[in-house]
Amino acid sequence: MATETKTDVVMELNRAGASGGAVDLRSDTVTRPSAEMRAAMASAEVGDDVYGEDPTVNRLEARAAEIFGKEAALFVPTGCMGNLIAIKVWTHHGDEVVCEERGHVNLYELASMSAIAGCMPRVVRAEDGIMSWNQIAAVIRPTIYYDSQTALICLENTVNMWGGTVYPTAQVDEICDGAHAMGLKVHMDGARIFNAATALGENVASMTRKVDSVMFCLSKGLGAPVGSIVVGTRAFIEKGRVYRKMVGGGMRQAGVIAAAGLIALEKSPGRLHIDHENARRLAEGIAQIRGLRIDAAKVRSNIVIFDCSGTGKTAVELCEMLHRRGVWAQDTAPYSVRLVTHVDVNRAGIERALVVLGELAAEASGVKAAASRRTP
Ligand code: TLP
Repeated sequence: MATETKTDVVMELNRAGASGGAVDLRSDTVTRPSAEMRAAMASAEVGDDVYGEDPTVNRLEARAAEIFGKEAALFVPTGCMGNLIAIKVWTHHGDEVVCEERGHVNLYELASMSAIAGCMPRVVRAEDGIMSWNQIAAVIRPTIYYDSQTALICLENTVNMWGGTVYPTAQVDEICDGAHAMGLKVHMDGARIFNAATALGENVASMTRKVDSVMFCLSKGLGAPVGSIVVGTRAFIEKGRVYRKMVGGGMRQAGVIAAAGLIALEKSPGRLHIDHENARRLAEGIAQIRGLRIDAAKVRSNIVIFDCSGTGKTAVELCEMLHRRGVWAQDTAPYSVRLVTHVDVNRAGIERALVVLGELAAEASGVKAAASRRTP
């Protein structure tokens, strides 16, 4: 392109990034900031956010609150910190937090709800990770002085480790009504809430209108380099601001990253359907590959989790084989592999991943068949 500048070229190279042309489907956290984000970061107006003086952070928080129809918002460096802050605000030491067994707050946040907030997870095992009010009600502790007390219900939407499944909004509403009637709060780990909104064809404000607090990530499907946001009432956010500082999240001139977050928030939700179509294509392709197992009809957002036990390879082994062939995937259980679609992998990348998966599965299954023929 004649008008292309040296900076554009450098930006494009940065975008290709460390994966060096590999199809990196390990997570939607791996995306690089777009040229527009980088330009906005370079020219961001900043101030000291610990004094509440960073105009870009303030704009991002105000816009997030507006989009969710909540009173206020708090910019945090990570999703884990956002969830921890919400749990800390809504609970006291010794309380229980109801969550799904494979929930991120239960498995992947270093037990911070226990180590820092002093709470105990009370897990529910739910099909597809979607808890019903009846399942939740069954584990709520009676108000007897010698029992630990339930304080909070944490819903994840989409549900990462169940393959990006989505809560029907009516079910979220029912859970909130039930919880509120018992004096309990509901927090939503909405790391991928915009993916859920895309899948449902609804907006995040109506999906979360009864939820007391929501954490969502700018740095996943929305493609920002850093950052998450917690939204809720003004009183909740003011308490959250104190805990953010306590756990080391006071970020000073954070407008530099908030500038990219603003672009992610405004522009990215509108393109998530592409990631979902790519995920559906991946799932349908995988369903055709001998040795791999997936219910493609269940894939509604950008996460594809399949079973590889039929190949005779463990998920770790299969991911290593894939990696050597330029397709990066994530093992999530001994025979489960996760692929996450995102802005930096296009349809050609998806097709390439399917070709490589097909070849490797055939190779692995061939080896397995030969080995079983040798067995007396
Ligand atoms: N998820 C990561 C890993 O930690 C598993 C990923 O690659 O999917 N809630 C949910 C539902 C998440 O999926 C994640 C990150 C978080 C919270 C935490 O966000 P960060 O990484 O920003 O702390």
